[in-house]
Amino acid sequence: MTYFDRFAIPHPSPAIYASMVAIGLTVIAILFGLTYFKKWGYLWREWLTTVDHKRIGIMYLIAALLMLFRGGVDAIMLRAQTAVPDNTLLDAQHYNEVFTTHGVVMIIFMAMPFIYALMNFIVPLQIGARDVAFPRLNALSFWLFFMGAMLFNISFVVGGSPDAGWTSYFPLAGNDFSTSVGTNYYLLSIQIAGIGTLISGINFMTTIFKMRVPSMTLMKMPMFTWTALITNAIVVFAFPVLTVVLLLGTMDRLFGTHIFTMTNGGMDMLWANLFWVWGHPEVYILILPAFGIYSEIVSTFSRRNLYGYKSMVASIVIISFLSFLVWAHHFFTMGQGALANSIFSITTMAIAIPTGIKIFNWLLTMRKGRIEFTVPMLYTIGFIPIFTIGGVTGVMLGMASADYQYHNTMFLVAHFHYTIIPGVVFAMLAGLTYWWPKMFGYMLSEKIGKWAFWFIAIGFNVTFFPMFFTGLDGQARRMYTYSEATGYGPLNLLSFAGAIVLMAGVAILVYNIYYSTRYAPRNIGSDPWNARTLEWATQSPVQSYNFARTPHVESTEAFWDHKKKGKPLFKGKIEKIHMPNNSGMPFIMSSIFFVWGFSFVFSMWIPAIITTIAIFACMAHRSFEKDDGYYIPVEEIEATEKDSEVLTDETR
Ligand code: HEM
Ligand SMILES: [Cu+2]
Repeated sequence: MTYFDRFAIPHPSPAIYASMVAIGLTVIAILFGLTYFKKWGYLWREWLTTVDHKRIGIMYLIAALLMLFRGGVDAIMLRAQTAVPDNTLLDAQHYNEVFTTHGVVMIIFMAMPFIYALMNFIVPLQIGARDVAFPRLNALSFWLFFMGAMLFNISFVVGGSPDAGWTSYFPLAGNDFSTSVGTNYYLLSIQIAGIGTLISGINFMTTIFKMRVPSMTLMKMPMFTWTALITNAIVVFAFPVLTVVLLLGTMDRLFGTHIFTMTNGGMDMLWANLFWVWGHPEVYILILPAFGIYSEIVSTFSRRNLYGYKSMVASIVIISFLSFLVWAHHFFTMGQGALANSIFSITTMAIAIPTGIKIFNWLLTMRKGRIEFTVPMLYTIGFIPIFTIGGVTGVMLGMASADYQYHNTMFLVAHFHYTIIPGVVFAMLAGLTYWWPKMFGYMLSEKIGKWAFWFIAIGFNVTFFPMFFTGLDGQARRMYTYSEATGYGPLNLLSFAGAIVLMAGVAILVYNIYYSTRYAPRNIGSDPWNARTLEWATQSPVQSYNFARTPHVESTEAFWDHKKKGKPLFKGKIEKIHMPNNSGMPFIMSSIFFVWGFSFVFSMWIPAIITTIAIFACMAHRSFEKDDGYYIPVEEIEATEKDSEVLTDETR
């Protein structure tokens, strides 16, 4: 391959050219719009340089929704290709690339930022903090994630997408079998985003341990904050493994080492092991915040406190611990022997116990509650049976001997979509709808939201339920086509139809955002759901400094106590508030990381060296910078607090 061939467009198909034109036109339109409306300054001052956890949360949210679209397009292409036997819409190579990017985009670049969007926005508010512990690092986390995502997303037009699956098993992902630069993109873009996530993990753990209002002991933390704490603890332990395994993979591909090769002393199974030592905890990084969101919602809309708070806390702690002990269940069939398989079978099935406890706690919270069927509550109620199917099929897969039958079939695909979609996507949509008024000061339309819910819930089941059967019937995952004689045709067509319904549901959701932004009433007060935790004791949208005075907390539901039992929430005088300054450095440094990653993808060593030096220069600059932040004076706070319902009334 000559030097420039590597940059070539991998699939000279009309779809790729059309995408390129669309991307080009969109970029031009955005640049033109920003210039025409003179918004460059606003964009830079208010967003690109912000260190405010609320704005960073909103940027994560926008990124997550964009990636949901990208991953969704991939998904439709996959379902369309397999909708009928012997289809030729995509060829095998193209299909490989699409399922790879679908998986990576959805897990790393959609679910992760969605979780961090809500954690960023809500956690500091729930613990009564001014911001996260390290606001500027928080901005760096976001921009590293964002630049990683952008690097990954250009792969399909510059040089080719990765094609070895989201699990990227070596030696398949090695130079011998993956000849384009695609896997380089995989290794470097996830590396960049992953460093951002690791920084977030440290940041949020510190925040939750050190920044809570003094009266909030650990066992008075709202459940979402608990799950955020444990999730970030998993991040801190799991992500370094990812960093290392990606680095080793990069060395094999770019520098000719033999770590994961079949020859010269390499060990191909080492990749599978290390990947899943990160990968299985990762699925719990995805699911635990969702458990937190559902816990908040279920108690708000059942109008009672969460049943079994302590057992909830215990079960997430146990889950997080067990999540590190099950990784080998992903390759029972790859020859580690009966003893290892038995041990991992047992640890895997053990996870179902704490998970079951949580399910019963939610059900018992609803029992005797006065349930209100709002959109967030619909997602929660929908989640319970669907996720239970996901969990039960997980236990089926966890039986090593039975897994020889299910492994790498569509049954597995059905399993993990039955956990991840109700577990993560439903939860994020529930959380988004629930906290939307806190974020933006108006509510999403309940009526349109319910339509979206039903389309999504029905579409989801129609898409994925048939896969349990095609899987048991022997249809392998990741096969780009099948013959008519297999008989898989009708159920796959049904899946495709379901995917269309699911996509329509997402379109309705997007329409809801548009519609509500235009027409929803703005005078809804700061607590439209009659909720229970501290974030609702701020104004909507929230002031830059969050709380004018430090709240006083006596239980997990401080705001509810305040409303119902008249417990005073805010005491003392308003004092001046210290705030961090904005900074362009996280954005600039992450942009350099983008060029750094791109240089490595194409083995362009001179820019790689220059950008490496530049990254260290940025860090050195930060070390010598004198930046003490600034104070918001008391008069300004009093002026903004004047019309706040919660704060003016001291004794209510
Ligand atoms: C009771 C709980 C669960 C059990 C017992 C369980 C068990 C398993 C097992 C044994 C496999 C490997 C099967 C095979 O490759 O043949 C698997 C795969 C998978 N599970 Fe679960 N699981 C559970 C919950 C979850 C949750 C909560 C998530 C995500 C939020 C999840 C996501 C996945 C994913 C993504 C894969 C497939 C990865 C791949 O090969 O691409 N699982 N699960
Ligand atoms: Cu697993």
